[in-house]
Amino acid sequence: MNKEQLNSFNKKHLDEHKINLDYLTKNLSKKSIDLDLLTKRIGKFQISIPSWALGTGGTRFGRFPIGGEPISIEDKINDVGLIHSLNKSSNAISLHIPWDIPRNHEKIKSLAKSLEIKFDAVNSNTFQDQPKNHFSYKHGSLSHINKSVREQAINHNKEVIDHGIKLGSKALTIWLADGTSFPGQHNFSDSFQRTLESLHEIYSYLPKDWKLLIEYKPYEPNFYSMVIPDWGTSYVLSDKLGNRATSLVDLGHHLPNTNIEQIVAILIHLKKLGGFHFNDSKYGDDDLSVGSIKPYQLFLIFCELVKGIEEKKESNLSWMIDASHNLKDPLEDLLQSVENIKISFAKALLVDYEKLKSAQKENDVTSCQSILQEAFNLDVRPLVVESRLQHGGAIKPLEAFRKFNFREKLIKLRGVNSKSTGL
Ligand SMILES: [Mn+2]
Repeated sequence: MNKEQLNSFNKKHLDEHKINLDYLTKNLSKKSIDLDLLTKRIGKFQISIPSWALGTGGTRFGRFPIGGEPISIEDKINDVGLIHSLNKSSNAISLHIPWDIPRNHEKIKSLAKSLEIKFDAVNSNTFQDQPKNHFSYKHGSLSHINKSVREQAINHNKEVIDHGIKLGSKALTIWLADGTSFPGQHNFSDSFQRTLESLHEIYSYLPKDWKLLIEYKPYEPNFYSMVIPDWGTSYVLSDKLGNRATSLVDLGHHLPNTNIEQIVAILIHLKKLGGFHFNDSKYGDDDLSVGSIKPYQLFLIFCELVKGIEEKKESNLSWMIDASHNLKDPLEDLLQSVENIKISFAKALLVDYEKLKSAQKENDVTSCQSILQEAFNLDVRPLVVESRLQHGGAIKPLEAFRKFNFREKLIKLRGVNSKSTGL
């Protein structure tokens, strides 16, 4: 992203932004809010981009590539660099092994550094068979009934940690597809025990300053049972492993109408929330753009996170988008998703938690609802824009992406048929 081009783009939108910011500032002036501090907090908040969300994902029925998709890790880092140069809110990439196997770690690290990009959690994959694998994961990995398969899966996780150490990652995310599709297929407690023992081995290999993030999911790809179906199971596993093991909440990994904000609050309370995968959904793990379906739920989740950060001093959380792109340009979708995350975060920062506490003490149900909705209904976008401007980003990242024809440029660079690694 050329700085002069960006400056002239911003200049065109500056007057409009100032009017909007002025209006919001006046609106909030009656409240005792330190807007400078708030803007700084919004600006500091960064959301990692997963390497697999930079290309089109498709569905199990078809995939419609968009062209110019990143092929190598370098391409992917460049794409995240582009997103970050526009929104100044995505300063990390989360790699997936073996879809992205680093060959020259130093070279990759220096490219990332030049774009102000860090390496967030590394992700292992034992849900697919790889050509070099001796054993198949068809019937499970860390929970497999055959010890040799479990060992292969454990070793894979250790290799992923090794890559992560060389790149400067500080966390390993494990999501298991292990489970069953038919009653009677497995013994539930034996599968659980084998999973725990495998995780123990991986955990003991984990560097002392690393976290292990255990992701859960109620169904898919297995449809009768999953070895780690819910936050309770993830919590029990992480509790048995030790302090550095935590739960990872993926918003799409819940049954419809689950109260995710309550899960978030309890996990923070138990000091077991380690990270987040943002997306949105209507029915299942739909992987839609963050905030596109249930923005109020996203806001309520952020209220718990803000309270957790403030009251429990919980700050070491991994924030990441986990989505798949079937219809939209992946980079446009990621820009939209990050924007919605930051808007929710900003709204949650504006909740009067002291007032809420008093209303809760009085059992004033009406006020409790109003206090939350007062913040939710504020248009905080000027604050998000201002925080981005202070860091040298674009006033309107999505419009800038289109105005400067980035997709066309990427197609020219990588070809119309370039296909990103992944599913
Ligand atoms: Mn996920």
